[in-house]
Amino acid sequence: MTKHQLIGAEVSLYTGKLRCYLQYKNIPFEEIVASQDVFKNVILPRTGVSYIPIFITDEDNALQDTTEIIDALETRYKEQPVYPATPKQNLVSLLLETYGDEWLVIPAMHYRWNKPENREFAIGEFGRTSAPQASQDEQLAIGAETAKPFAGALPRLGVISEAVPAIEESYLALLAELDTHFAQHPFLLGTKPCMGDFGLIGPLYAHLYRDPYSGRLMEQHAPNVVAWVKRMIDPTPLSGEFLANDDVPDTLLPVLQRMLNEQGTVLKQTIDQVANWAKENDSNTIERVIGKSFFTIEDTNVSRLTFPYMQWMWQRCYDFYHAQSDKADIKKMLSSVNGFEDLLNYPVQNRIKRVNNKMEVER
Ligand SMILES: N[C@@H](CCC(=O)N[C@@H](CS)C(=O)NCC(=O)O)C(=O)O
Repeated sequence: MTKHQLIGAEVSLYTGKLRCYLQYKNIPFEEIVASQDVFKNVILPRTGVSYIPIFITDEDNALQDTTEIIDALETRYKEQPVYPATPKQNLVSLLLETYGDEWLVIPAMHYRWNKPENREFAIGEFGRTSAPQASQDEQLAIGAETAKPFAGALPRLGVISEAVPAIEESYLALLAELDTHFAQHPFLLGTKPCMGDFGLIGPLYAHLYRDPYSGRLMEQHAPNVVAWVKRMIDPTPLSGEFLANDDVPDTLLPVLQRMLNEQGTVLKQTIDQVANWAKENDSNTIERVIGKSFFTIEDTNVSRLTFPYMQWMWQRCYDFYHAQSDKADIKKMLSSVNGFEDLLNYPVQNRIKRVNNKMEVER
């Protein structure tokens, strides 16, 4: 039997999420760099898409999408589940995974590509990943080329120059909120990481900690977040526990409020636009981008593209919430996060499902 393989890159946001999970769960794996050759010969033929990371199991199944990979592994490696067994904690964990995965890409991409020091570093890293055998000069040229679509993606996410002061203000405020939390708790919900921790570590490691300018910023503003990043990337495997009695620390409520204020409106627009798309199109396979959404960040109005995938992530929170027969404790917890319950009650009309690593709309 061969070992599991994680194919990804040190510089990649979602690879960091999965690597931290595998290390915490003590799942043996070998990491393979997603070079151009590996993309051509393995990633694309095995998954039909060109995302990283992918995970090839010891039984030679190729899986794509960190959430699906983790879910598949959780059914096999049952010790120390990363999904809390209690309702409030599991909901908060799912919400913060969705926030980290799908929203904190905004500050991650802003700082990586708009700060010259980070940009230069990232281009070198892209080159090193794409062509590990090439000379340094060749790597820089290849890196500049492969980085183009990533750097060019900023406006798609809402990272435009008018929004930059607000993006930075919001990120620094988030760091302050998380710093207060991690001063009191090693992880989001106790002494072990949950899905929410893995969602947050994606952007908060590869881009916002490891990129040099961002790393210094985090050290200056949020030493307790830095300490959490270090615990996440170098965990004591299978250790710790979630807080007793389904307790969710109050220090996480400002983070949920921030998520709601910024991402909440985009989630609603995504749900509406997916439903409209389903009415107007016969095909079930939905594109990666379907329209435009608007949001407000620190009083600045911004537009971005609409990604149906965000609804797929949201459905996990939505489904879990609606599956609870007794919502009293959740409602009590969310009562101080103005409007969150309203978001959770916003009906998902046409569900998104993932089929062979592509998204389909259900009718
Ligand atoms: N939701 C996916 C996202 C994967 C993803 O977007 N990975 C980035 C690299 S960190 C990528 O491959 N991007 C290529 C692209 O956007 O075309 C996951 O969790 O695995």
